[in-house]
Amino acid sequence: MRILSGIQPTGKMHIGNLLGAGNQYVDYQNKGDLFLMVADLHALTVLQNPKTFAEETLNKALELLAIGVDPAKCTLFVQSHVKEHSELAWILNTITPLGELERMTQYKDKSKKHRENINAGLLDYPVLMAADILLYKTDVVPVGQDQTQHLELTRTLAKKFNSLYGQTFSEPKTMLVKEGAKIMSLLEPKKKMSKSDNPDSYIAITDDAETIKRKIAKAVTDTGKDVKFDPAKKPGISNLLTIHSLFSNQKIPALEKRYKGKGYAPFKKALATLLVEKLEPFHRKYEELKRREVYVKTILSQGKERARTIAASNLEEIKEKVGLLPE
Ligand code: AQP
Repeated sequence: MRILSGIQPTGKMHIGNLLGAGNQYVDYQNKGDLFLMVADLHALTVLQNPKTFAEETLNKALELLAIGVDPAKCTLFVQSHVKEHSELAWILNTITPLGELERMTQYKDKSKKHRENINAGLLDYPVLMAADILLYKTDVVPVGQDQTQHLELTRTLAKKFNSLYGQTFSEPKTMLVKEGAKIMSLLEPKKKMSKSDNPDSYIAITDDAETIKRKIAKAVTDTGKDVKFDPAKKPGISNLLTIHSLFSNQKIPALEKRYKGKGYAPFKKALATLLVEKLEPFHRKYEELKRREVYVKTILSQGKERARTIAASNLEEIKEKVGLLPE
């Protein structure tokens, strides 16, 4: 089984990334051939600081290693190091209806958020993502819920390519976790938690104890004082209950029962303590890896070599099918 996923180097990895996708990476590296990339080309669709971007890209690899991604069990690489991604994206562009891209939720949301920079890359993002996936003839893509629409397009493009040029791609499956596929913002619990938002809206996996406690204390709760799971009426506390349940491995009804009639404060305090305890090993590993930059760069270089070998061979087959003149 071939598995592929990616994360953008657009800020600090947060508990939404971890619960929706990161834990799946760690799990899937034991189940099949996992390709995991730092999606730097995707991140360029929003203006990045060229002075710090390379460092942020390396940092994302550090965070992946800190949560337990094991380079001996998977191929960890940087998207822009494998030029075939962009090349396949161009070919797929030529079979992508513009209307399909214009209706993408992420495109609409990001165009609103970055009105000063509505660039063609923002619209084309899902095609590059389809290229990332199809380039490795991927079977399974573990992601958070926000990526499901892009995965549907990937399957549409795989089918279209196959029907135009002959059977080449299988249709990759979207793999979502049952709980935690969409962790919400701590400050605006009707919006998903995002790395590029206000840092107080997320808990980063590298946040220290004081920061975690402060952010949880500040997290928006709802009117009333019942610790009750009701995402429509109580989105704030429901989100915190989901986070608690996933980190503590306790069922939500059991948590509701434990904190019944006690108000929000003791629950929030317990959640902060839990997060400090569970994130501490990641924090420690991350700090240790920060001192081993050469080691991390070597991992990425080895990952690039392996990814390139497969990408180049698949792209050659694809180009031949499309009818491009061989070199
Ligand atoms: N809130 C979330 N809950 C569950 N899963 C999530 N993912 C992202 N947010 C949540 C999943 O994490 C993987 C990496 O996604 P990403 O790099 O696109 O992360 P992000 O936080 O969405 O990134 P940005 O840069 O902050 O983008 P914006 O602010 O535009 O959303 C993916 O599998 C994703 O589904």
